[in-house]
Amino acid sequence: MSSMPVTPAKKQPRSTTLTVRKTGAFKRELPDIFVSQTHFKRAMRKLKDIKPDVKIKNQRDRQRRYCASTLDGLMKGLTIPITEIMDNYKYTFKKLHPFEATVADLVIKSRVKKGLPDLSHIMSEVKTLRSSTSKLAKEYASQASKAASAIEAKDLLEEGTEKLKELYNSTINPQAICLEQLVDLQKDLRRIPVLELDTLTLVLVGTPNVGKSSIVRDVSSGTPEINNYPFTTRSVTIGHIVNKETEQRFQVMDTPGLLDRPVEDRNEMEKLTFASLAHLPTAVMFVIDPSGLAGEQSNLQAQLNVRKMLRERFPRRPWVDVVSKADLDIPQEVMDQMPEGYLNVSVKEGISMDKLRAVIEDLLGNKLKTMLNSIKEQKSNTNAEPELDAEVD
Ligand SMILES: Nc1nc2c(ncn2[C@@H]2O[C@H](COP(=O)(O)OP(=O)(O)OP(=O)(O)O)[C@@H](O)[C@H]2O)c(=O)[nH]1
Ligand SMILES: [Mg+2]
Repeated sequence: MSSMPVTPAKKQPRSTTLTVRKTGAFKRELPDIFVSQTHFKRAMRKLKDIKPDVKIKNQRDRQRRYCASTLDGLMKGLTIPITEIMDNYKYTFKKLHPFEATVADLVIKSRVKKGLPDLSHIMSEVKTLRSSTSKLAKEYASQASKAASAIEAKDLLEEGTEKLKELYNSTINPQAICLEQLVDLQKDLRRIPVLELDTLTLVLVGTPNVGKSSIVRDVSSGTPEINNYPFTTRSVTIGHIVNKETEQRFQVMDTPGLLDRPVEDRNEMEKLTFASLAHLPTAVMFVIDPSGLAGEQSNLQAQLNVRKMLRERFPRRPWVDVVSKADLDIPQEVMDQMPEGYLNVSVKEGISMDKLRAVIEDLLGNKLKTMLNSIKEQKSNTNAEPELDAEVD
């Protein structure tokens, strides 16, 4: 399982970013997995249809056949679901959208940080459990098929069943814990929020506390969804905007604040923000709070540094600079440092919010669409893979 890529190989075409698709592979695709003792009980339940073959008149032969078939049935009941789990994981991870692959990677890495085993380790344990099961069941089935008497065959069936049961009891066989671990990891993977990949998305970015979430709530139609990713206690708000004339739906994605710090210090949430910019069809709204009230992490220089870094990183993105909290008095020399062409808004007092909506409409409905179409065209002309912007780290 070590070959299973959590992050897709570099060569994987990124054209997937432009296809109509929803994320949520983990909710849709992953198999049902049961903790080890339940896994065993389920396999036992499947044995009820195996009956002694009345056509075999010799009692010893009949019992030999019955006991061997039962052990073989138990082996299949235990190992086939494991094979399905392994295949399913391999397949699901192989065809993940790059955004979801990054999110999965973040989920798994944050679990490893907490001391939990990573997926490849769990999968290799699961594989070993499967081989131990086959080996043990085959040994007993083979002995039972050659038993000296009907009683001996029955004893071998009982002993073999007991031994297999012990194999799936994690207090006796610590290795069986891998199924419990996989159930636990899968719970986290299934908690990954479902995002619409095909929907043009406005991503609000900025340092902490500058007013991003307030803007998302204000410009969204209906109630924005609150999404929780399994690697953070903070939530991410996803809103939607519907153009009344064209009925086109746009997505508005809130992100937790980015900090002015080097790539290697970025936390999972910051990486998530970069992944959404890199892999989803996004336009950027960079939010700046010049008031000095957003806290030290959001001092003006830090905000401008983060903006510069993002602008360089995603040079072709349709982009708007929004200066928030226009209801507060800001000295002119501070306003002079704002990026050219900014829009000054206040959610609190509703200043320029209609203008902001029009800007969003233009960014998503015109500029982003044009950018994506030119990428598509570039692809059909040259057969080259469409590039959005830089890879995530
Ligand atoms: N005066 C004023 N305060 C605002 C305005 N918009 C937001 N705030 C306040 O600014 C603070 C931060 O707002 P949020 O919308 O949570 O900011 P954020 O950028 O989402 O913060 P993080 O998610 O922590 O990065 C809150 O106390 C808001 O009430 C505004 O237009 N005017
Ligand atoms: Mg917020």
